[in-house]
Order: sequence, then C-alpha cells, then structure tokens
Amino acid sequence: MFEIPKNHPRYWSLKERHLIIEGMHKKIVAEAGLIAHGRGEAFDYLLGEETPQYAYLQEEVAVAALLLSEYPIISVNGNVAVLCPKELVQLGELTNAKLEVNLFYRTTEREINIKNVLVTAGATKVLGVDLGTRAATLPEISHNRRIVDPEGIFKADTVFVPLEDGDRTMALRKMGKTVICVDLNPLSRTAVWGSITIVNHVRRATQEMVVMAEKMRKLPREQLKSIIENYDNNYMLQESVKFICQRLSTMAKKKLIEG
Ligand code: PTJ
Repeated sequence: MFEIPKNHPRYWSLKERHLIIEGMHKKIVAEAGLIAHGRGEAFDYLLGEETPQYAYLQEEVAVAALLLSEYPIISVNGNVAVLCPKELVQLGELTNAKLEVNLFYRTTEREINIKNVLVTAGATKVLGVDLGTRAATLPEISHNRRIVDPEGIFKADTVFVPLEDGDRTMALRKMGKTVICVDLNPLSRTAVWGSITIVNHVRRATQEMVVMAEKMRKLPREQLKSIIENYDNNYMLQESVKFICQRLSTMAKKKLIEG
C-alpha cells in the first residue's frame, strides 16, 4: 500500500484514491469504479470535503427509516467495500439490516472478494453471492444489476444503496421500496430518484450514521416516525445545490491564498 504522510493536507483524499486503485488490482473495485470515484472527488471539492449541515438531517432521516423498516438491506458494491466496509457492517448490526453484494459489473470473482472484505470487517452473513439459479430479477432493468438475492433486495422494504445507478434506484422505487442513497452529485438520476438522498461522501456519511444509529436505536418508534414525517427529498436536494452555489459564490469573492 502506498504510504501517505498523515500530516498531508489532503490525506484522506489520497488515501482513498490508493484504496480504490489497490481494490481494482485485487478485483474488488470495477475499472469503472475509478472513474466514478474521480467524479465523486470533484463534487466533494465543491462541498469543501466536509459534511455540510443539511447532510446531517438527510443522514438522521435515513437512519430513522432503516430503524423503522421491517426488512432493510444494505447493498454493497466494489467502491464502498474498500472505502467503508466496517461502517457498513456496523450500520447493518445497529439497524438490523442484512448486507447484500450487488454489482453493476458482476463477476463471481468480485462477488466472493467483496464478501471476504465484509467478513474481514466483521460481517457474519453476506447475501448476493454465487446466486446461480436462486437469483431473482428486478423488472425493467437490462444490465447485471437486475440480479438480486431473493432473500435480500428482492424482499426488502427499504434498500440502502450507497453509490447506485439511476436505473436501479428507479426500478426499486417502482417496486414500492424506500431507497436511501448516497451520492455526492445532487443532480444525478440516483439522487433525484432516491426516497432519501444523502449528498455527502459515503465514508463520512456512513461514519456519521453509525454514531446516530447507536443513539437513535433506543428511541421509541413514534419519535422515529416524527423524524421522517414531512421529509421532502426534493427540498433537501435543493438545499444541497444551494449550499454548493453559496460556497462557490463566497469563494469567488475571497482571496484563495494568503500572502
Ligand atoms: O462495483 P460495481 O460493479 O457495482 O460498479 C460500481 C460503479 C461505481 C462503477 C457503478 O455503480 C457506476 O458506474 O456508478 P456511476 O453511475 O458512475 O455513479 C457513481 C456516483 O457515485 C456518481 O454520481 C458519483 O458522483 C458518486 N460518488 C463517487 N464516489 C463517491 C460518490 N458519492 C459519494 N461518496 C463517494 N465517495
């Protein structure tokens, strides 16, 4: 693993870049995952590489929705498997959500490698691997992401899908499921089609959701319901776009380097 000095001003960004590259060599991350990550990095620059205030609300609502679900599933792809495996396992345990490997570029080798990453991170059960004839399919999707576990996403009432593609978010919504997604791009089809969209970096979002879930799991259901009541995803996407515009507008007026 490439060593990045901890005091480097962009330590996390560089560390993640190398996790993604290493993950691709180990056949965990898809080649296209590098491009997707770069797109995410660009949007994260616009956020200032920290969690904006609006995102805490999106995350809180997402945790409440997971805790209120009858059958929640966390969908895991190559990128999130290398960026935040421990957080996904912890979130699953705290919200009683099962983990399912679900890939756009599906190969048995990657399914098994991602399962192994999750097991190393503490998972006891991982769905979506080596499905063969047991596979269920989502309607209206032609690519590999239509393949799902009949005991997982197919049956779920709520699906948490960090780094999703728009088609599948749409298909899951049309099946009546609540879809929670994380996407740094508030304009993506995934972001727009999600029931609850978290516009934040997936590592920060899942770390913060774990801390929230530890506290919120003790709350009465009525209180959790009041958190998601009146939540308006479109309004919150508008807030995220406004945040980016205001931040850029402030930066356009200020001296960027002192001296
Ligand atoms: O592992 P697989 O086979 O399922 O493939 C995964 C990829 C990521 C290749 C596949 O899902 C894909 O092509 O995704 P897209 O359509 O490129 O979408 C990725 C979205 O995630 C983009 O809108 C990015 O802005 C966003 N994104 C990238 N990195 C992050 C992110 N959002 C949050 N946190 C990130 N770290």
